[in-house]
Amino acid sequence: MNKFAETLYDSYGQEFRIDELLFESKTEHQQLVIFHNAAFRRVMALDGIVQTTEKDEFIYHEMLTHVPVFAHGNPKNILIVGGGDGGMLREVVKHQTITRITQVEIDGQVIEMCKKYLPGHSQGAFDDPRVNIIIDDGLNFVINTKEKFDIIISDSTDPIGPGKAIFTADFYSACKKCLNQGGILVTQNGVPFMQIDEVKTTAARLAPLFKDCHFYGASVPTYIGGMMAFAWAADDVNLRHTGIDVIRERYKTSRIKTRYYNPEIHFCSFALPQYLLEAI
Ligand code: AG3
Repeated sequence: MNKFAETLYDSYGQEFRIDELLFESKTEHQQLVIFHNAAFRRVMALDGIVQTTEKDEFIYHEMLTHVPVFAHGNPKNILIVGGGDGGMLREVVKHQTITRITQVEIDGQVIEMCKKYLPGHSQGAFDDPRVNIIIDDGLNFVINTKEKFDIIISDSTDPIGPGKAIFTADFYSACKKCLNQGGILVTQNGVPFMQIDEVKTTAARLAPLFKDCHFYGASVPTYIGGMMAFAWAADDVNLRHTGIDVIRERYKTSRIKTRYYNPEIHFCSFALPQYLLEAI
């Protein structure tokens, strides 16, 4: 195999030249492939679908972390569901005000192989003393935990294979149960231009549970088909409308470095195209 052809869509797709195959194996849960491509550098795919690349991962990980963190204002306890590559964890640990981070990943082998072959994703974040890693099914964890979080970030695959469980109404209602007052749930929700049913289904499942349900977006080149949608669910309707001056002040005080996120991007990412507003 010297080409990787993504299998997400039947009649449309992207293809990468494999310049070096670094790892390929079936884990207990899925098929994991990591290879090098001259344009995107290291690429990781699960069950034939690109999950992350060294070149464009910062867009996705920054947007799923800093938008809820700065909108919340003072989150202390964070839960990441999925995210085995460690990119989300790297962004979350940047916030010195966060005191505890729990990450629940179903597939321990993804963590191990990404630490080895994608070290730029985690950059040592797995060893941060605030971090607690649990190998478990995300749905199972949120149903059973007694802990409460300020922000829950669902960094999942598409709702195919092991990822399916964390797009269910059961998952969303268990998340609601373990969010503190003022809490926010954000989730990876696919590329709506190609996967409109994903946003429709999520919107219908979140709406009965949270007072404020919306989506925000960013274009990530290797999630082909246009902008990716991130679901936003909170009971405090004001959080999504936090003024730009407040976000600017919080961003400045945090002194974190970003490559995609900034307060203007934060604000604009909630502006959605009409076809999407009409679908949700
Ligand atoms: N998880 C999101 C992959 C989405 C692929 N789907 C798509 N292109 N529609 C990424 C995990 C990175 N931590």
